[in-house]
Amino acid sequence: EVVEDQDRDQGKWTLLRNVNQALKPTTILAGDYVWMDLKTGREFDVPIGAVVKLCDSGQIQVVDDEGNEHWISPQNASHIKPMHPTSIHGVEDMIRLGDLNEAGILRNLLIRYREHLIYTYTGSILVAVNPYQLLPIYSPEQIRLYTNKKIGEMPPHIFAIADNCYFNMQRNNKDQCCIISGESGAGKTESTKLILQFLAAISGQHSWIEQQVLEANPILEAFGNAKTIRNDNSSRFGKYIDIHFNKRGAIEGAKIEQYLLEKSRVCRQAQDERNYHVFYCMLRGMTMEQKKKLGLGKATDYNYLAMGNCTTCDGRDDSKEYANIRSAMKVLMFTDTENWEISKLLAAILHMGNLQYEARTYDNLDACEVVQSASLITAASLLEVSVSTVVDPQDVMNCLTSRTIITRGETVSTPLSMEQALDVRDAFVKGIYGRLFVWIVEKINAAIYRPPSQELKSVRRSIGLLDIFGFENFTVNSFEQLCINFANENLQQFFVRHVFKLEQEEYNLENINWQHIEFTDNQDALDMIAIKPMNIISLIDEESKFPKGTDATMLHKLNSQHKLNTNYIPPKNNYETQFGINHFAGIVYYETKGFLEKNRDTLHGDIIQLVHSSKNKFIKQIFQADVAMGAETRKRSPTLSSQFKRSLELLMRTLSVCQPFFVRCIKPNEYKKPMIFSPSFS
Ligand code: AOV
Ligand code: MG
Repeated sequence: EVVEDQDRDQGKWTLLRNVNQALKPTTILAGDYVWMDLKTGREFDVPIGAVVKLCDSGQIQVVDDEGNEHWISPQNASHIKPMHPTSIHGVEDMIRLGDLNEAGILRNLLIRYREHLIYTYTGSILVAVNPYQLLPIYSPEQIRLYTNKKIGEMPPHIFAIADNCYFNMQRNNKDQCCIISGESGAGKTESTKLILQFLAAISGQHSWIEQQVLEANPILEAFGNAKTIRNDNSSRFGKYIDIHFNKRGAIEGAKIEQYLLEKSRVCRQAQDERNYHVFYCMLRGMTMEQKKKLGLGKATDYNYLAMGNCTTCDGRDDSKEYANIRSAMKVLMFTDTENWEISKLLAAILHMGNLQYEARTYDNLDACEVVQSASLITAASLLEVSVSTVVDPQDVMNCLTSRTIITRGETVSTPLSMEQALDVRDAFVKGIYGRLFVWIVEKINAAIYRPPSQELKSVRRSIGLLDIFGFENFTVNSFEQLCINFANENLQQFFVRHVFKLEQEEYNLENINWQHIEFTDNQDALDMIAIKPMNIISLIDEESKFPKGTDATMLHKLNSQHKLNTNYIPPKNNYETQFGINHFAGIVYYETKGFLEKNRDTLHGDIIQLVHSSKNKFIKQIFQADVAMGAETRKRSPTLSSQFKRSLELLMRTLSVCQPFFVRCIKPNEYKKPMIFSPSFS
């Protein structure tokens, strides 16, 4: 039974029925297209397309999509099935596929990809396969061609989505949003930039504010993106850019919301990964004179930059990037002084990373000392920390190697072990970088954001673009990956709700006859991670607030609470420190070591005191809130995960009142290379 086209258009989702039946080999002719199910038994096993080459005495010879030849005997006739005509040359909208199943979708994307057709629709959802090469499809001419067109009037394109977003906003007088999802390296950030470029072009003013909105990106990427093994320009933070339009549809400003920068990268990078781009750019792009003032050398001189054994990145020109960053900062009204202050802090971070420690024992206590060195002196002078007018490295040293505790009104200074001292140093560095990043985003917003006046509020409309860090699964995954994957789990649920749940509810309301479609709902996983009582995030949080809580006691609680949940994978034995979560995009194992520390994210009082005593106005400014807080409030300040959860909730609320568009980015291979499409990958 074959569903008629007409039926197909009425109920988008009725198609998931398999309409194929096995054909006898006799009915097949040379030149026919078939599906071939090799039944390899591998994890990812879907039929692939093939064309019949020869039909001879019962045996047939086929050539599959990958160019391999197979002989199929009559006994194995069930391995091949005829291909629906729509799958032979592919379709622009996958809703039109006769064989609308996993194999059909994959082949459709594959044959289009081979012809450089990276965009395909599934209804109003745009699927974008990363081309890993610059295609000539983003010219001003293309922008013109896609302006004010209906979806489907032109071939699928990211510009068509942007165009629809814009004209929907105008026509319906309703805020819009674009939700761009996909795993790390799939092309979310590039898609976001293309949409922004299109919107700037068609809103048509070429105004200063438009320029500013566009130039925010190079700055954010310099400080918030880095090379990982998955992506040479991986976003290590999430962002939501809300672009504001006036009555006439011209851009009149924007506001950027940032989510949870991965601070640990400043101090630690895995093999073949880099720290944030800005450090390498600065070292390649500054003049000798500037570098001399900051005591800077080359990237390989710094522990914080050379740890991944990778200080350059193919295809990136760090010195040219530096020029771009500087000019973008000018556009966004960063003054020369501010720029220099930022450079000083970045340099101080690099010098701090080169501090040498020596273990000592005092009164049977493990202690340590910072070795006197040029790094120490330079770091102290850049941070301008001293009590006297003479810069005194001793102050930095003391608060990096000991800790002041107040018990019953008495102040006691206890030494830190070498391990503890290194942690304190890293926490300080992460504290500086994290606050610097937030300051930079605020600075950008100060230039591009105009709060609406009361009367303007009703006429201002907006388009929000969401570009977060994609789903990640590394060899070792930590707290950051849990947060990243939690955010992706949230987005997936938003997508599922819109595309399947709400759609089906609407059919019911309108009494449309439809067949229930199977879809994978990730609500259960999300419930376990962050929604239901005793969820994973809340247990981690609770343990973070216990003075005696450790990563081990936390894992123990997670196990006893969730071991029976099918989405939870407990450690195999008592020694293992990992647990697993069955995410919508696959199972990820999390290493719990360091979880609580990262979640607490506190700086001890001596460090805050040090900042307070600094003569460096800039560092004082970025730590302003901390200094103002006082020790007790600081201790009770919300944990990272609870802040993140809250900001995600707000984001979801914002998205839910907009009309959403979805772009699903797909990564065709894991080599970051063009023209390779591995169906078995991901
Ligand atoms: P992501 O944002 O999805 O990953 P990106 O947008 O950074 O991924 O894309 C990764 C790389 O793929 C880019 O640096 C480009 O080299 C290439 N690329 C992506 N889209 C295109 C395109 N349309 N045309 C040409 N090249 C493209 V992450 O941020 O890691 O989740 O956290
Ligand atoms: Mg990105």
